Amino acid sequence: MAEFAGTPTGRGAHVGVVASRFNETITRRLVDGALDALVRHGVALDDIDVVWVPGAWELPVAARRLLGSGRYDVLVALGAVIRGDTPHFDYVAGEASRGIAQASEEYETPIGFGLLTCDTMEQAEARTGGAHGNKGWDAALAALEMSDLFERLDATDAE
Ligand code: INI
Repeated sequence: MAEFAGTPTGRGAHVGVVASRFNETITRRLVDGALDALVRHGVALDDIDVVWVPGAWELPVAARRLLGSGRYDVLVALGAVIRGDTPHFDYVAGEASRGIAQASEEYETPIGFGLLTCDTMEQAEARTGGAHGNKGWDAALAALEMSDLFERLDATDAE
């Protein structure tokens, strides 16, 4: 039996953080959390690019553009879709989630998923430095762990 798991070690990793400006007070906190996690786990600031897009809808196409450049080992996608009173929520949240997953699968590259989908601003605040931690931090950590896991699997394939 063989067992594989990654640990979030970021040394040498080139990371793209793609973040949406919509609900910017929330998404800036997600970006801060992600950067904190990346740097604390060994990613050099010079190896991180933060790319801003207008809204969550634009996250997938930006992620594809970044992965297509071949410059990044992992991405972290950050945004906040807050329900309010409009059915727009379901379209934006659904398509953004689906598109981020598809980009990650197509490029076989980890994308930490830090897209908040909340009913209220209070719920979003609780997930960006409040009672529920910071989902930007969590997404960055998951991306680094997956990157390390893939490196370990690559090393096994090469044996
Ligand atoms: N974009 C978000 O990131 N969050 C939202 O809550 C949101 N709502 O509610 O509309 C939102 N809409 C904008 C969308 O992402 C696009 O930027 C826009 O439609 C232009 O393409």
